[in-house]
Amino acid sequence: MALEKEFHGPNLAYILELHQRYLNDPTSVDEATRKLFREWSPDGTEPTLPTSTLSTSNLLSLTGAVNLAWAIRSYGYLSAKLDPLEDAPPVVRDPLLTLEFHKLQEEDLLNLPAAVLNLPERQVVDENAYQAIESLRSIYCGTIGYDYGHIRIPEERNWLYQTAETGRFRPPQEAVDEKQLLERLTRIEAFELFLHRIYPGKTRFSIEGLDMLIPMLDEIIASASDEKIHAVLMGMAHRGRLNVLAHILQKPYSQILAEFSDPKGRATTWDELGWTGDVKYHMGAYKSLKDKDVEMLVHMPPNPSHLEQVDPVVVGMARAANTKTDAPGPPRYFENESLPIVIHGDASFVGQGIVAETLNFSHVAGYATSGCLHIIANNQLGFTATESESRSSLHASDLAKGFEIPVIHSNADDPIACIEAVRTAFAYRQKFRKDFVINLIGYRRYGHNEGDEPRFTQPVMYQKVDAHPTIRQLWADQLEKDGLIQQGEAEEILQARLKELQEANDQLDAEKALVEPVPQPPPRGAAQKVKTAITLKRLKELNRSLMEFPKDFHLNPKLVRAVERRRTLFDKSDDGKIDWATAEELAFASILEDGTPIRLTGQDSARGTFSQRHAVFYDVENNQPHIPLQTIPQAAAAFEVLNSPLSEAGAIGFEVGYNIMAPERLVIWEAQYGDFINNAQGVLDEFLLSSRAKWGLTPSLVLLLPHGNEGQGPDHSSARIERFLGLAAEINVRIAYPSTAAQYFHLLRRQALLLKTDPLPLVVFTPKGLLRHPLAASSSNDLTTGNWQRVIEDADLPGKKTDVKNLILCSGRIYVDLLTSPLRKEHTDSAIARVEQLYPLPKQELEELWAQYPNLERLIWVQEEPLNMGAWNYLRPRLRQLMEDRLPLHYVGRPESSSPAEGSSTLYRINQQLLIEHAFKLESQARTSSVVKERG
Ligand SMILES: Cc1ncc(C[n+]2csc(CCOP(=O)(O)OP(=O)(O)O)c2C)c(N)n1
Repeated sequence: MALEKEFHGPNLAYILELHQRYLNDPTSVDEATRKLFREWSPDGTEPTLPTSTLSTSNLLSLTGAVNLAWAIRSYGYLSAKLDPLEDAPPVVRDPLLTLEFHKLQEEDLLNLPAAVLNLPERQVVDENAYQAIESLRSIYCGTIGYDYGHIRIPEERNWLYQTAETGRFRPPQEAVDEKQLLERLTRIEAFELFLHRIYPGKTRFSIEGLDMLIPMLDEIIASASDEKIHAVLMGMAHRGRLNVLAHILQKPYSQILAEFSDPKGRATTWDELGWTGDVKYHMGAYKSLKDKDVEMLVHMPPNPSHLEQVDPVVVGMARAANTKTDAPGPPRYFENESLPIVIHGDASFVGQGIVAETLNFSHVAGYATSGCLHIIANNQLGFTATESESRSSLHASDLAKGFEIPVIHSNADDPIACIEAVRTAFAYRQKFRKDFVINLIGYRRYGHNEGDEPRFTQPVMYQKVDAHPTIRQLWADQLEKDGLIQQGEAEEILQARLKELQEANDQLDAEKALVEPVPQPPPRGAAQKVKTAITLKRLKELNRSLMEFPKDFHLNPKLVRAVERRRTLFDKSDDGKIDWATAEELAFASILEDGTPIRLTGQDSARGTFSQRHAVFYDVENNQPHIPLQTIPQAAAAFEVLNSPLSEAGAIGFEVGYNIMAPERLVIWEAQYGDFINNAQGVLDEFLLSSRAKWGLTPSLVLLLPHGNEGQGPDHSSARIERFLGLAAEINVRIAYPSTAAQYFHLLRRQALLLKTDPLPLVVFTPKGLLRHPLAASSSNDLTTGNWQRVIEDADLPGKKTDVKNLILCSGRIYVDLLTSPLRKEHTDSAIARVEQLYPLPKQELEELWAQYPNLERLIWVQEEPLNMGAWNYLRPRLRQLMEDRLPLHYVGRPESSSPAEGSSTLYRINQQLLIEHAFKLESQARTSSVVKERG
């Protein structure tokens, strides 16, 4: 029809629909629109007249107007006035936002009714399209930029646009208490001013330039309380952190001032407890609130300098808070328990990959948190780096668009815009249970820190900063202009706040005021006392329940035999039949029976990378999963197993957070291969291994790291034992390399039993090659008696103890190669013992071990890793010290190497064989294997 020929563009459908409505029932459109359509089609029929009588220009202006409105909604944020340091908005570079592009004159718009632009009902009703376009411009191109064009789901998109256009979260519709806001801004500024005055140049990472962050957090927390959310979990880096600690977490001024004064008499418990503490802008805090009978915890975990590392930790905490695990089956999820908020830097949000990893968790089963609120504290600089040096995207927040997260850019100098932004973000989160990003654009009053000179690198920007009034000043001026405060009143409030700080400082007894979360030591010998064996009856019953499948379950035919073998495992003699995965499942089942929930995550962990686990079976006919650990009747707590996204740092950070929030649950992360922990090194350093020394945290995360040089090349061979041992100190971790299924069983059970009394992270090097190896398999007796053995002596000596001159010590997989070597029988002068726990080093057991061999002449440490890797460099000084240099100590292993293993499997086999020979014969061939004799 004629209309279709004349119209094109995204809103043709809308115009046609409007017109059709008019044709069906002229009263269904407003009078102005009726008038317009009457002009087009005076007899009230469908406009099939020649276009000349239809007034083509009218039709074109109508389409142009509609398309212009659409362009403003989608791209208006590009010309919004978002930078407080600029007087004018950026020059509009996108022609779509101009009248010319749409072939429009002002006149055309004046002649069109506003209703054709499909505006939601608003307080101010526009009479014509010109006014409507102008009001759209004022909404979309003001001090707030709504960046929603990437949202694909119509319901959400409509809600977002409607919310923006109806102004439902800004005054006059929803009030802002202007005077209260002035009070708040004054407190925030006074805090920084005072510290700047008494500690000039001392690092505090002032919030100034982004002061609105605090009132925005106030708003979110108050709304969360109204919504009966029980925990607000906040993560942030250095910028503004002290101000947030003081004013959101109510850390007393006296404590902060004491930290600045850094008194001499502070706790020095390093020797006993491994306590170093940390700088003040890394420390965490929490506070409990009670409002209208709703209890709420506001918790900000500590944060390292490694920017954005805290992001997955915070969402992991939120996931744990939202999950109840006290009943068997899968964990139960409650979507309104907690609210995660993460405050990012503009350079780090886009620069640090862990941010993308964290955003990627937002809708993944087992990781989602019902929406995290993100605020980018955007001061337009990253240390000295400019925006163009920091990123390839236009806005710092653009990364979020790929995850379909709505974004609001807000000028940090406009309090109303900022408050509207957080209200929108929170309401969206509550309605759609999804993430939201606010890009809060401000500036930085000082250099990167307060001793840094920003004018070396940003002289022009800092001319503007120097001339720019603070937001407190701007807001006070506004209130004065509106007659809400008297002249001079704002200054009085400021002086009062400064006086308060001065008094706190005058009365300060720094040593007394300093509060340090020095961790308490665990009860002595707790780890040795736990009983990990379980009765045979229990073992059998658990096994039976685990092999109980639902009626009509269609098991994969390839698994039928294995399941049958498992089902009948204990029917006859089970000697040596319990393999690694069976021991693990039985350990898990017994832990659940004891009432400890388990969460196991990792890449492909449900089946197990090496097809060993099958924690989830899939019905071959309908793909329905069956998870035995969720169905056994003995369980008294929930079990969860998840295939994690392909992430290292983010995934481990998430589990660390989950573990911090729910320390009573056994939380396990498994690497696909041990070296896939490499990209998480920073998270391990900061949150797992040094977090007790710095922050008093007591994590107990378990890491299962497949390790073992098995000819698969440099990248699937090493979980980097040396790195973990290098970071082990002051009992901050347990590091084990078990060599039998039963040992693994006891180790897992011990970890679960120690969660409450002696929590420590546990790093387990899990030997791939032993998963199904008969020599690593155990009997039921091994599970029903005994305990975790830190050292295993040679129980099957080929000769007598008095014959033994060489004591071979090793750990993990190499033991099997040594034991199965033909040389073993020939060398009755050699005993082979296993150091199953590398850290804390079992000194007593080691001393007892060599004391058994009266004619011992040497100790030989054998490892398959290169000389500069594995446990050697860690053990060497410790073994020497333990032996008091009485005997020579030899090293047998691969020579020094920059790469962990050979790329060729043939070369691997040759080297491995030579290494075993050297272990028994102690000959050196430096090219393939190293034999190093230590002093003795
Ligand atoms: C991973 C990492 N790299 C470098 C640094 C050193 N550093 C500290 S803050 C900073 C700038 C960060 O800029 P931005 O994210 O915009 O935050 P801002 O300091 O401007 O608030 C740098 C480079 C760091 N702490 N962490």
